[in-house]
Amino acid sequence: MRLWRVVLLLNLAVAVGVLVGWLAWGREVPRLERLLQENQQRVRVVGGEQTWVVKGIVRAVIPEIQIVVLTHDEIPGFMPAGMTMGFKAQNAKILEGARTGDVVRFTLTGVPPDVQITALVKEGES
Ligand SMILES: [Cu+2]
Repeated sequence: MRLWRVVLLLNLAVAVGVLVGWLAWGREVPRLERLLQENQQRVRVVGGEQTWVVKGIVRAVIPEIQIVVLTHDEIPGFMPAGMTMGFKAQNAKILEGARTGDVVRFTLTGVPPDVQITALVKEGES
């Protein structure tokens, strides 16, 4: 093969490669912009104050620091069911009637992960 043909073929190959890359990235930009916009909207939704009413079982009450340890059902969008963990109550009065073993329905309010129990009602015993 003559040299000028080799040079021409190489130039052609580079030109095709650049064109394909340019077309691919040109299409990628609107897609990435749309993804960015979607995620920004999602952050706004997640970042707001939320309220859940959840069932749980009281495992311990520590009134001195306004903490109740609960095994709770699913908290949609925040936590899975079956976790046993401590929750801070908004005030001491909320925990006054709570005893270990109580089945309760509690209201959780706040901006995750900064949430507090704002109400707690006994529904039975486990
Ligand atoms: Cu949890």
